[in-house]
Amino acid sequence: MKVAARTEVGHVRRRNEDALLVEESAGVVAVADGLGGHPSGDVASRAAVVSLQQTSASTRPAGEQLGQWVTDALLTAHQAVLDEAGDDPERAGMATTAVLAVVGDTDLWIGHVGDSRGYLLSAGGRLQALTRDHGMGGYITQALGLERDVVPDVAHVDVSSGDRLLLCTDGLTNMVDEPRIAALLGDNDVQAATDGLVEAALANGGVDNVTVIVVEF
Ligand SMILES: [Mn+2]
Repeated sequence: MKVAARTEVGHVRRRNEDALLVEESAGVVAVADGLGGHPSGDVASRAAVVSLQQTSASTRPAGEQLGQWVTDALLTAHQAVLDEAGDDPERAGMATTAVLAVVGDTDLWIGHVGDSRGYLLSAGGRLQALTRDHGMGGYITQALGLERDVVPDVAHVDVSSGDRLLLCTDGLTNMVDEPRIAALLGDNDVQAATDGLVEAALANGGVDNVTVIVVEF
């Protein structure tokens, strides 16, 4: 597997409240986007990513049970964000999206909460959405750290050699349309694809933090 990742604060926001995780040896990648309009979004996204990193270091099952492992990893991260908030009024209500993928040679598992997304670009150039946003138009119905039930969506996807997985925050998808994402993601080098996507978001305004991970199978 080849992987590249990049996060940028953008042109408008003062802080980067996105966070990313690349654990290449474990085949685990994730992005998180601290919710705007809530305090301490950067603390929330980092707490989630640290938790996912700890989980990714633990043994995990094979086969169908891996789906439950992905769900549990996200629920553990949800609890980690709640714990990090504690009783601190400055952190009350802090929350984050998360999309987590476990990649194998011929398949992947993906789970998410919120509006950070996963896409698969086939070697033939077809872009497939792997996630469906929880919420729309900036209103998030589920996020890690929100004190309500979190029910991650988890999917299992077969992949072929040459396919590309994209994980990204809405700082990309609000700035760059899907045909353009497909074109840039298909660049023959994963780092160039990653840079092309991030730079397109910045060139189109860069009003939000933007985070991109590209994995080639
Ligand atoms: Mn965002």
